[in-house]
Amino acid sequence: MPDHTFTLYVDSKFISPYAMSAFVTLIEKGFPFEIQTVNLDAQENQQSDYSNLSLTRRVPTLTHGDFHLSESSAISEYLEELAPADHYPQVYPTDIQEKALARQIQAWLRSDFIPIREERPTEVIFFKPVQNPLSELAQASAEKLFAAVDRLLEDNAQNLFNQWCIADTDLALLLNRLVMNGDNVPEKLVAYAQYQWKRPSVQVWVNQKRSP
Ligand SMILES: N[C@@H](CCC(=O)N[C@@H](CS)C(=O)NCC(=O)O)C(=O)O
Repeated sequence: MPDHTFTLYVDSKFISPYAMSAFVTLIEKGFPFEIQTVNLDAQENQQSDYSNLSLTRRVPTLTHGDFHLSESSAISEYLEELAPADHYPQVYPTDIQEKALARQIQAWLRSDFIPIREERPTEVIFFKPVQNPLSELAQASAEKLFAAVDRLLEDNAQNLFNQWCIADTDLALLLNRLVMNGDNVPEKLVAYAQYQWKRPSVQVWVNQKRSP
């Protein structure tokens, strides 16, 4: 077990997909950690208490002793490398190329698909769906996503690789912005997103008490 305790700073609504990703990693690794919530609506992330420890002034931020780290995928990679693979569950594939592919997916999801993220914010998952149809731009973004996931996923595969990895959780979150909103999503992708959503570590996040 790594020395020192971990604290994860997450949004007080528990709807940040990035905070969720770091949270799921900590649960999967089995590291005990404390949660501190940051009220983004009240801009607590801009106040000195938080900005002194978070370089990006965004959630999530992890503290480990006097070490502070922001950016969700950097947090997952740090946690992965802290603990020996033969003693702790892994959140990335062990094969070097599969691991690179998982990181590719994580980076892509964080830098693209902006129309989907804007028109289907995570409130549609954690609070309630919206009625407005997807714009042409968001539809095109969704088609690009569907084609990529279809290519990545073997038929009937439950995970991207042989075993679950954190990129599965990130990808399922993006798909679920559409699936849980009732938008049209190919059946194979719906099955994948729904399977991933049942993962116990994901459900711990889903079941956090949240008020709108
Ligand atoms: N690339 C970052 C994105 C983090 C991010 O954008 N967090 C949002 C919440 S979903 C945030 O803290 N927003 C507050 C702000 O920008 O003021 C990561 O992966 O951690």
